[in-house]
Amino acid sequence: MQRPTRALLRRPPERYANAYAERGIPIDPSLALRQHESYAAALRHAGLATTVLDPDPSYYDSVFVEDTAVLWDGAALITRMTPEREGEQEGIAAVLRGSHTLHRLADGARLEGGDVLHTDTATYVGLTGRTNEAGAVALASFLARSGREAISVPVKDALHLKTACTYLGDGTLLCVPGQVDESRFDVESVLHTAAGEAAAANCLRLGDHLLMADGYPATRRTLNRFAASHGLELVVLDISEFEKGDGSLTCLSSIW
Ligand code: CIR
Repeated sequence: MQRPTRALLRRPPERYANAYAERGIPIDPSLALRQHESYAAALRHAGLATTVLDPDPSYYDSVFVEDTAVLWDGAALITRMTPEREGEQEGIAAVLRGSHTLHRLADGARLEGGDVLHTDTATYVGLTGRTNEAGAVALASFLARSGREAISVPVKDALHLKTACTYLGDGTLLCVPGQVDESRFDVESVLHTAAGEAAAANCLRLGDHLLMADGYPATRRTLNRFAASHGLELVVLDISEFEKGDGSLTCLSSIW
C-alpha cells in the first residue's frame, strides 16, 4: 500500500446540521467543527500534511470528501455520486487538478470513494447502492495503468465497502461479521467488530498510527491488542456528529 503523505479535507457547511435536523437527526454544528479540527490534527500527528478547504455551501454532505475521488499514483478518478450529491465532486476536482491527472467515469458508471479499499496487494471495490458494475470496471481500468488489480466485492447491509470493512495494515482486515465474503480478500488475518459495534469497522491506518472512532469499547480492546502487537499508536477520535450523517473516519479525507 502506498504510504500517504497528504490529506485533503473540507469543513462541513452550515447546511450539514440543518439538512439532518429536517430529518429529525440533531447535529451540533459547533461540536462537528471541533471534531473536524481534532480529526485534522490527528492526521497531522500521523505525519500527513493537510489542506482543509472552506465549506461548500451547495452540498450539505460535502464534508465527506473521500467519496468524490479515488487517488492513485498521481492520478485522480473523479467519481459519479448518488443523485443528492452529484456535482459535489467538481469542487474537489478543481483542487486536485493542481496535483493529479484527472480521469472521469463514463455515463452510467457510478462509483464513490467509500467503496474503494486498498490493501498492500490489491484494491477492492464494493458493489453497493452507490457503486455499480460499470463503476467497478472503470476503477479497474484506472488502476490497470499502475499494474494494480481491482477486485469486486458485493456488500450486504452497508452504505459502502469501507463501512463494512477496512484494512488495518500488516495483512489484517477488520470486518463487520456477515457483510462481505471475507474469503475474497488476500489477507493473512481477519478481525471482527464486536456485536453492536458495526460502526467501529471503519478505521484509518496511517504509518504507525491507527485511528478508530470512539464509543466502541469491545472492538477497541481488539484494536488495542492489534496495535500493541504491531508497535502502533491507537488514536481514538470522537466523530459522533459525522456518524449521525452516516459518515465515518475514512470519509472525512482524501489521502495520497
Ligand atoms: C452519504 O449518504 O453520502 C453521506 N451522508 C455519508 C457519506 C459517508 N461516506 C463514506 O463513508 N465514505
